[in-house]
Amino acid sequence: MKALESFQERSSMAFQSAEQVVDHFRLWGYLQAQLDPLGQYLQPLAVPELEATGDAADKARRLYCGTVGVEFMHIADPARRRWIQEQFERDAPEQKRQHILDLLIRADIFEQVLQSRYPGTKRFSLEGNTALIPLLDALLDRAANQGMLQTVLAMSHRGRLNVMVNSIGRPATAIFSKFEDIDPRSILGSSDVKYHIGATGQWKNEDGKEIDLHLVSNPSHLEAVDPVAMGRTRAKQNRMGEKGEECVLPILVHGDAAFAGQGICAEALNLAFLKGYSVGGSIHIIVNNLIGFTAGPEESNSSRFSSDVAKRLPVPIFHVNAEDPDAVVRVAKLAIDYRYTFHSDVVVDLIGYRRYGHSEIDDPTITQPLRYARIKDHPPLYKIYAERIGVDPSARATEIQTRMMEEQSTAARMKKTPALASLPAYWAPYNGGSYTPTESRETGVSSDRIRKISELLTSYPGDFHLHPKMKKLLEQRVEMGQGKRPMDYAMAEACALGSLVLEGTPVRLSGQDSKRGTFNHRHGALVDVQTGTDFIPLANLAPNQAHFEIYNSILSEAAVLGFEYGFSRDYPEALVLWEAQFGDFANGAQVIIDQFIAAGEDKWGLLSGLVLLLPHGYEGQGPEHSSARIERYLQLAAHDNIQICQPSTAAQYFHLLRRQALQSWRKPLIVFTPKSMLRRPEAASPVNDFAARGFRKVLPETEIQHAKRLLLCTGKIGHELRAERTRRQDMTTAIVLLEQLYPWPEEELTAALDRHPKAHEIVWVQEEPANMGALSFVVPRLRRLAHGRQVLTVKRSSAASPATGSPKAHALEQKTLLAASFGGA
Ligand SMILES: Cc1ncc(C[n+]2csc(CCOP(=O)(O)OP(=O)(O)O)c2C)c(N)n1
Repeated sequence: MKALESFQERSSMAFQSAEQVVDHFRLWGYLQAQLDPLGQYLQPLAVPELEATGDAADKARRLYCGTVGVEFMHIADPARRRWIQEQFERDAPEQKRQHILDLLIRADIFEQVLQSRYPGTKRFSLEGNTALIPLLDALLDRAANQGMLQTVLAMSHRGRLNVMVNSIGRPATAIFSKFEDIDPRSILGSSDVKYHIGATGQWKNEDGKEIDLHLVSNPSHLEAVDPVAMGRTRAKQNRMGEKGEECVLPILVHGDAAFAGQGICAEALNLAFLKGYSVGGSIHIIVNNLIGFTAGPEESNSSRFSSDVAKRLPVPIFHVNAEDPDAVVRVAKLAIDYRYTFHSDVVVDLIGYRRYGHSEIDDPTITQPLRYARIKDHPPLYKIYAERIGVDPSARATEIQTRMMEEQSTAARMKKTPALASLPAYWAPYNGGSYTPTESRETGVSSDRIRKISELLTSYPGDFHLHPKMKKLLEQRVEMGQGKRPMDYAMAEACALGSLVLEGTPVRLSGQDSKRGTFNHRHGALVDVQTGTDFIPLANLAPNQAHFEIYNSILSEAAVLGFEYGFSRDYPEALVLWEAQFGDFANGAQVIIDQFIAAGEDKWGLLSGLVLLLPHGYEGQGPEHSSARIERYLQLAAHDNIQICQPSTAAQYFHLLRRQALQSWRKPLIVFTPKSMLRRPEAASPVNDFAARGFRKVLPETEIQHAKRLLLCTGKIGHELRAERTRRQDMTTAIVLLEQLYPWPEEELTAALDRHPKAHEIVWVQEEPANMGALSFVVPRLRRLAHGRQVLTVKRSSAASPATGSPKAHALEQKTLLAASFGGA
């Protein structure tokens, strides 16, 4: 029976039309392409559909099973498939071979000089994949002719130094000087390793077209930089207006194991075609050496190609054998043309090998003895290519080597390491470093102005069909603006953002369900109940207002936060906010928080004014809907690198947001935002409070004069303590709220404590367990300010999980906490 089926299969294939035969190759040809230069992995697969013989099959085999394999038949749009087909089925164009050879020589010799001068030092050689240099060159050349003016380039360790010199155009002396490690005292405790720092440069093609190149600073955490580069690109594009997508191109360079393994790649790819995040197409290059550290492809990836994760998108994937530089350059041009024709991502999988171990101090013959036995005798690519094109490369190789050696000697004599990157001019008005009181800004807005802004915020087109519930809400918001009812958080936020855009500060806000708001509170976009269309009041306040954008993000934390951080890096004059659905989920983006937001200034001298809105508070909603992990941000805080605040009223939130936009001190701002408090009358503010001078880092006790006990806390618990005090008719307990935890407001807190000299007990109260919350950060600092007064703490018992899953248990715990705060059991 089996034999019969396979006979039928084969005989039916024999009667295929020529077009059907070619179609099979279009669909499956990449599986038989000659892609692995060492011919060890990626052996051509047996594919029954490709067994056909005859002229059509031979020709199709030549086109689709050579040193380039293309995957494109998963793209639904027939126009795109046809485009690829037409381009691919043309004769291969002539390439500028002498130029390609020159780039290959430079790439290989650069590595060889490093190897000879700094043996045993990590450099993450590109050898085995030096075709990356002509690939980048061809991408830039082609894109320059399409109108590209700037490239944002992201890549990890592999070949990064080579790219800095041979693509970005940094002098080799600058790189050599990093190996010399000339001036360690100037950077004690800060800075970063040489293969992570950013670089800027210019690139010029033969027609004199110039491109600004920016290689993004990058942490060790592989692929984390991808969304950051995309966000940076989007910001640069926005700055340029309509032609932005044409003028700024992102090139994201990946490792094969990392691309397959790191989830952030899948997240970032998912941003490609979305309105709030699209950059008109990224060029992805996988520098595929078929190994990840010591792991082979069969251990790193469940499928044949590490690029398969990109097949989730309707984008072409070109696999190309890195030892055919002509084909590599051809693919580069196709990739650019496709990107510019369809505003789409493109993937180029550059398949080579890795000449040394993971780093040069690693011996790969221990784990991959067979592969490295082949590599040992395999000549460098420039020699293979020179022979293929019939040129003797030795004179040029010697010339480049001599020049590199001279540059190395110059570097060895240098006293100061040259900077590799420079900041764009739009960063000039902003500063980082330590906080100084001169940074403080008045953020108040008069009641008249608030009323006017509120009217604008609650207006919508006459023919708009509003949801009845929204109609009521807007009526209430009008009354808030008129001072007839207190302003709640949501309206305070809208007024802050509205006042800013009217004053000329662009605002961008994104997060999961942020348009409506997780807690059904923001309503940043009104929806017409008859047409389903959006109307965004904040984007329609006045004709000359600054840009306002609000987006529901994809259900990702890492990629979206990375993107927004990147955006903030290239739009310092904008207020950029990212909101977590619940603060707990921000740990899905921990890499972005740790490696970029907290440490970016220390490692790379790079600033960001990004705002993180993290809903926080213990309300009986369970272990993962309670804590935004205040303790983690406090642990990351040093040298005034970030600001950590928990505003307890609507007006405080209003001033905090305005402060962030108006101060020239650009530091990430972590805001613990409310959930239940969004609707608590105690947390709402009278309109007069919006006219106050600014954000208050500490809210002192004003009602109790002769306190015997002082409770210090932050956030929602402050309101609960006040309510409990009223219930108990307690007249001797002062309650002070810490609204800013970092930078630590020592002066303001000292003043608040000094108001109550008879309060012999100072009690830190928090909802979180003892091992969480701000306790271990606050208490030692508080002891310093207490001048001998007793410092006590009230908190939940230490726990492995932040909160109970039982609402009733929560209520009991909360009751005990409040009682303990007032000295009861
Ligand atoms: C998130 C993360 N996990 C682990 C590592 C450690 N690490 C550094 S390089 C590397 C292998 C990377 O392999 P691949 O992506 O194929 O790039 P290659 O080094 O081969 O160019 C690993 C596991 C890391 N840097 N980042």
